[in-house]
Amino acid sequence: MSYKVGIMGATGAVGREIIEVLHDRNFPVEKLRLFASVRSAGKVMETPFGEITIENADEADYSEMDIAFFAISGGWSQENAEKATSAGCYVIDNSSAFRYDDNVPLVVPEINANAIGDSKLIANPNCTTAIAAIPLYTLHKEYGVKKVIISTYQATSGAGAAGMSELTEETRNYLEGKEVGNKVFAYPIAFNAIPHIDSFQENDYTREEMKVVWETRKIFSEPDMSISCTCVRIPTMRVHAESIVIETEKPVNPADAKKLLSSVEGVELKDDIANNVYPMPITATKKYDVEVGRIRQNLVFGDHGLEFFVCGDQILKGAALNAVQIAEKL
Ligand code: 11C
Repeated sequence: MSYKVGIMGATGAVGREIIEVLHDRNFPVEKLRLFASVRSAGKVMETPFGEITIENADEADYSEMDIAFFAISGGWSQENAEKATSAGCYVIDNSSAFRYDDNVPLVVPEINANAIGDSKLIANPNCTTAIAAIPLYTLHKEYGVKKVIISTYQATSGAGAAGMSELTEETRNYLEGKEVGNKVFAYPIAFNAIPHIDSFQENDYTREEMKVVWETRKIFSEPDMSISCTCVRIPTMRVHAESIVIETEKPVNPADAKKLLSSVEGVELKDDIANNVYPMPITATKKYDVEVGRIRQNLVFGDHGLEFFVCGDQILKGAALNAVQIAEKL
């Protein structure tokens, strides 16, 4: 059986990557249709499925599609999801529009594919959540995670193609002695680190930080899990790195944790400090697996605590890959 697939937002960083991942994973595509804003409609895009003419996303007829990947914006998803699902089309939404809706499953397939049930609308998590989720859930199942503290080092790709271009342009400007400027981020990102991603909330955390809390709890079905996060944008291109500290119910030691994580689907253990092997954005770029390493006994929680570092491609496991994996489960 093969499927009629639509990508809404096909010209964006995530949309483009979804096309590549569908092809790379041999997803059974009967017909692929690409949609974007009216500005891009009519243009022809080269894809591994051949040349495809882009159509206006606002005028899509969802009765002609089996699965639509939504990668435009939260507002657009909100306006169009119902239209698609009521026409019988599955929607895998990359935005945050429905993630916190109790009636919409929020899915990392390696963890909670069964949450999909018979829902036609499935939410794809925020990249920062998705990248931490598999190692964290693996440790949670084995040792019972009581507390989690995460600090992130997030790539410019989190702000889409415009974010990545801004890093390139600002770096060039800086090195050429020109005014650096900034448009996408609150401050210049080149040679900087900005502890501000998305809007500030009433509790002084940012929405990006709270997404990690809300989404991890929902995906793990642990509504009371104690989690805190600080999110920082750094001048890298497309991999989010995260330092994670956990306190566990049961005693845990790094050797056992490494053994456990080395056998988990979606994780690549990179932990050999004698040979300077650890996760890094340059090695995790364009990789499906999330790199996990620097696993050590945490100094605060002792034998009930671990500290480790993860790096995952923000556009792949953080977006396009996870979305395609959800489609595979459907
Ligand atoms: C960032 N994590 O790095 C964001 C991008 O909720 O899907 C993804 C936002 C989201 O800026």
